[in-house]
Amino acid sequence: MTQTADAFEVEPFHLEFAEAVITGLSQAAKYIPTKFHYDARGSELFEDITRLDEYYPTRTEIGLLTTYGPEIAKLAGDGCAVVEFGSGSSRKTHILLEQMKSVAAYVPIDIDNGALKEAALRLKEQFPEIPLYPVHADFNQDIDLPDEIGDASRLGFFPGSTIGNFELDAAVEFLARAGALLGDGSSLLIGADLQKSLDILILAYDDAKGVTAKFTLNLIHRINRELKGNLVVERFAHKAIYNDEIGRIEIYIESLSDQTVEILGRRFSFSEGERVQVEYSHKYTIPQFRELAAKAGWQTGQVWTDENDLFSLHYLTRA
Ligand code: SAH
Ligand code: AVI
Repeated sequence: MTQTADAFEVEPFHLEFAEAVITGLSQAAKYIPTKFHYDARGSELFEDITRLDEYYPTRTEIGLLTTYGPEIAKLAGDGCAVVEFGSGSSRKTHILLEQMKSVAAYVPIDIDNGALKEAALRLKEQFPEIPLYPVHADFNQDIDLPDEIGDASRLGFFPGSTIGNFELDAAVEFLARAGALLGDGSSLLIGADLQKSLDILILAYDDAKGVTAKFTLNLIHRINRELKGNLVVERFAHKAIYNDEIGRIEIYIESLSDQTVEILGRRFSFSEGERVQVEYSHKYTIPQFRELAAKAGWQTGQVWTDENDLFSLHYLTRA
């Protein structure tokens, strides 16, 4: 049955979140899809995470983009349109665009409109000559690229290892859809986090200052703000574990007691220690990631890594 905003008594723009939370918390194994982390506060907290000592991916990938930027620019060629998936602050894009001689257009795609707008202001200031076409959309749904980019060749950009937030089948599906959107002859520059020792991984997702915990628990505040929830944030905790068999960090919101909460007038019970799954972050080996990309129809080519083998940046192409 299709639910309406009236049925949930929420603002229409909160309907998708309402449906997802009510569906996810009604399951035996409770979950909330990861994309709902990124409201204005969530995007701000993610930016704080990227500046933590423990969170190695951002600074490592920035290092790779800085060192290998000229090589990347040469592979991409002049005059391409850069299309970025989950662009957030576009901080890494500034580094990429600085290295490219001429860019036909930049198309940032993100689910958080506030982050898109702020990023656009900074980009316009630094690159006034690059036509900018922000797209506020869910990259898992059908997207139309702006007509204005015409037949410029396309370079997809998907940094951050956001691909790691997809389960394996969904990652292949996403990469195939991105390929269809970008078209034949396109390329995709994509960051993939690498498997590494457990202590580095756990600290990266459970930092000493508790910023990652705040990012996870922002979902509780978002439920209270947008869905008339009465959850007490102190009664829940951020829990990050590494699933060695699958090779991924798993993040949960854990209930600290037996409790019943109300969301949009509905009651949901949690037992002490019960977990709500809110994020996966898959870690790959280079061969594993190349196999995944190949399954989605991409030709694997150049791959760059740092000296400590923390992170990988892949240049994929499509005939
Ligand atoms: N590319 C940046 C940000 C990564 S954080 C970096 O590398 O640091 C993930 C970004 O993807 C956030 O900006 C978030 O708002 C966006 N995002 C998450 N799920 C999304 C979805 N389903 N559709 C579009 N954007 C999404
Ligand atoms: C956006 N994404 C790739 C981050 C990650 O590392 O999986 C999100 C994140 N969650 C907690 N810390 C960072």
